[in-house]
Amino acid sequence: MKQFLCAAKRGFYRILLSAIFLQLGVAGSAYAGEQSQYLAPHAKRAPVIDGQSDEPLWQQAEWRAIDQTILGEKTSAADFSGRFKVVWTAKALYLLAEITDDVMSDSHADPLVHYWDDEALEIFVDEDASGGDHQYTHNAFAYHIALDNQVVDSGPDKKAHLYNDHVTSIWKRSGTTTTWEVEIKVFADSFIDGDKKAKPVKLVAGKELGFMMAYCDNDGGPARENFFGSEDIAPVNGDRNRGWIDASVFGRLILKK
Ligand SMILES: [Ca+2]
Ligand SMILES: [Ca+2]
Ligand SMILES: [Ca+2]
Ligand SMILES: [Ca+2]
Repeated sequence: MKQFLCAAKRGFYRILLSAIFLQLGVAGSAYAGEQSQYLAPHAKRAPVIDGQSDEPLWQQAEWRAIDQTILGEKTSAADFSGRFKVVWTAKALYLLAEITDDVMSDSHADPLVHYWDDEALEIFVDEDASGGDHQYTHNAFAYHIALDNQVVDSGPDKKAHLYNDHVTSIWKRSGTTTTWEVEIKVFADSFIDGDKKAKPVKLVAGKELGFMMAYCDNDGGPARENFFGSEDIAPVNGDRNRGWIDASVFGRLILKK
């Protein structure tokens, strides 16, 4: 009888463990691609957001490439090439991006209309690195920064909203290269549109966020010709443009001391 009970107990635990691993397996297999790791050094002082990268703190961070073609044909370095780096303080992430682009174009004057079809620097942030759907939630943000520095993403009401108080940026152009300097306040998934009292999350060393960069390249037409990104996104039914829907395709940003 005792032996039977022990065997029954073992069987029960085996089933329980299998159920747990099955759950983990299902969660782990949701995204088949590999995620990059981005390291952000700590900055004692925030940079001045003026489109000039002359602060010594920018030297601390490493450049990362925006070199994946997400939409459109492969193209020349003169048509598009881009790279970025990130540092942080307790108050915000700071991003420096260098974009080479032959034509800068803003076809839709209204920042809320076809904002992904105009020239835009796009920053994806998932505060708790949870991954998962964020198409019409704030589980993660896909901030589209237009040439007029207005910041747009879709909200839970499925409409486009301005998030100008989350992201502040200035860009300067020299030849065909644009230098963007950006401050990104990080908001948790509990953020509610229109809440003027919402506070950004205080950042600490060791924190990991879901993160990636992209660029919508419009060269004068009604729509973007290309969409480039920093992550090698695994396609779903041939579609690599998953970042605006699924935060699981983001890389990991690690805040270093
Ligand atoms: Ca600066
Ligand atoms: Ca171009
Ligand atoms: Ca999240
Ligand atoms: Ca362009």
